[in-house]
Amino acid sequence: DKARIGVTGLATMGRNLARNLARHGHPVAVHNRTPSRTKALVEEFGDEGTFLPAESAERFVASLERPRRLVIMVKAGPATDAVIEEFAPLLEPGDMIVDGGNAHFADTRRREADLRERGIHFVGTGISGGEEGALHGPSIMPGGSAESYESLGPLLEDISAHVDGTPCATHVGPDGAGHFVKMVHNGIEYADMQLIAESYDLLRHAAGLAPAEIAAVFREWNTGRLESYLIEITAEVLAHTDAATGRPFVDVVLDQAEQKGTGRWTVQSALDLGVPVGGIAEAVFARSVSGHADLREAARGLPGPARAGAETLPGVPDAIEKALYASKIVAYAQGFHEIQAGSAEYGWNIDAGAMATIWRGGCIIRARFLDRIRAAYEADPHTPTLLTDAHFAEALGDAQEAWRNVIAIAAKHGVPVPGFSAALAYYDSLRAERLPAALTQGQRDFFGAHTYRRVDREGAFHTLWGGDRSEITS
Ligand code: 2AM
Repeated sequence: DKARIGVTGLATMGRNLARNLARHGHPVAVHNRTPSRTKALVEEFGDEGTFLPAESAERFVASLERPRRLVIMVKAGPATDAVIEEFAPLLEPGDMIVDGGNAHFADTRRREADLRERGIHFVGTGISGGEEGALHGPSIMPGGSAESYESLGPLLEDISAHVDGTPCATHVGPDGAGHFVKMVHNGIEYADMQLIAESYDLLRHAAGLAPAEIAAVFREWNTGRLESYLIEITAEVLAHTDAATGRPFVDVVLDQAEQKGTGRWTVQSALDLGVPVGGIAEAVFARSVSGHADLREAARGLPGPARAGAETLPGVPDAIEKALYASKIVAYAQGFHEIQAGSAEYGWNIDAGAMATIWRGGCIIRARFLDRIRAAYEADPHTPTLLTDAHFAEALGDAQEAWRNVIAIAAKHGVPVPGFSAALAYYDSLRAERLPAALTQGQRDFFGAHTYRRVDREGAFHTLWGGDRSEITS
C-alpha cells in the first residue's frame, strides 16, 4: 500500500510532524539523507502508526499515492533548494512539494514560480509551535495554489491544533503568502516577548519585586485578558531556581538574546512595504543591543539615576499590566498592518481574521487575545487598523494614564522600555491632529527643493528660500 503523504528531513521537526501524521492514521512515507535517522524513527516510534521508510529518493517517491504529497523539513536556504532539485525530477504534474521550513517568502515565491512551470505545486508552509507543536498540533500556514490546498487541507487541518473545534490551519493565499504570514507571526512573537521582558524588568527594578514574586504576578495575569502561552512560560522561567547555585535561574543566564532571523525579516519587509512596525523593530533591536557586549562594557560607567532597588511602588504591577496590554495591542496592530500591506502588494487576498483564528492554538503567540482580533476583523474586515476596534479602543483608553505613567517611571528609574515607548509613540502619532512632518517637509523643501503640499490647496509647491521667499507652483 502507498503512503498518503511523505516527509523527508527527519530532524526533530520533521520526525515529530511525521509521527503526528501517523498518529492520526495517515500512512506516512519517511526519508532522510542519512538513513540512520529514518531507521531510528521507525524503531522508536513505529508502533504509533503506519510508517513506510525509504532509503532512496526514488523509493520514497514511489511509495507515495498520487498525486504525491511530499513534505520537506530541512534547514531553510541552500538545503531546501538542493532537496527540491533532488525530488522534483522524480515527480509528475499535479504532485505537491510542501516546504515546512522557515523559508523567506521571496525564496518561496521564486521556487513556486519555477516549479509551477514544471507542473508541480509548491506549497510554502509556515509551521509554528516548535517541536511540541509539530508532534501534538501546530498552527499551520500553507501558501501555494488553492488546488493544492484542496488535496492537502484535510490532512493539515487534521494534524493541526484545534481551538473550540476549529483547526489552526487554513489556506493563507498563493505562492509565498504562507511563509510571509509565518514571518510576521514571528515578528509579533519578538514584540510580545520584548514587552513581557520589559514588564519583568520594571517589576524587578522599579517595583522592587524578586523573580519568584514576579512569577506570581505573571501567574495572576495569566488568569485574565493577558492569558497566553508566553505569559504562562514566563511565570515558569521566573519561578525556576538554578540547581547549581541556588540562585534564580534568570540571574544565571547570560543576558544576550539570540535570534534566527525571522524577526529581522519582518522588519526588513516592513521597510520595503513602507509599513511602520516600530514595536516589532524595537524588539529586534533590543536583542541586538543585548548582544553587543563590547558596547555595553564600554558604556557601563555612564551616569544614570539611582535605581529604586528595594523601593516598592504600590499599584505599579497593575499599571504595568495595562501598559503591557496596550503595547501588545499596538504590536499586533502593526503586524496585521504588515500582513494586509503584503497581501495587497503581492495580490494574496489574505483574510486577516482567519490568521488570528489559526494563531489561537498550536503556535508560540497563542492567546485568548487572538479571539479579540478575530472578532475585530469579523466586525470590520477592512479596518485600516485594529486600534480603532471598539474593544481595543476602549482598552487603550482605559490604559492611557497607566501606560504613560509606567513609561515615565521607567525613564525616571533608568529602566529601558523601547517596546512600551515605541508602542505609545505609534499610538500618539496615529491619533495626533497634526504631526511635525509638516516641518520635515519644510526642511526638505529648503535644502533640496523637494516641494510640499498645502492643507488648503491642491498641488505641489516650492518656496524660493534663497530668494524672496515667495511661493511658486511646482
Ligand atoms: P541529515 O540527517 O542527513 O543531516 C536538518 O538539518 C535536516 O535537514 C536533517 O534531516 C538533514 O539531514 C537534512 N538536510 C540538511 N541539508 C540537507 C541537504 N542538503 N540535503 C538533504 N537533506 C538535508
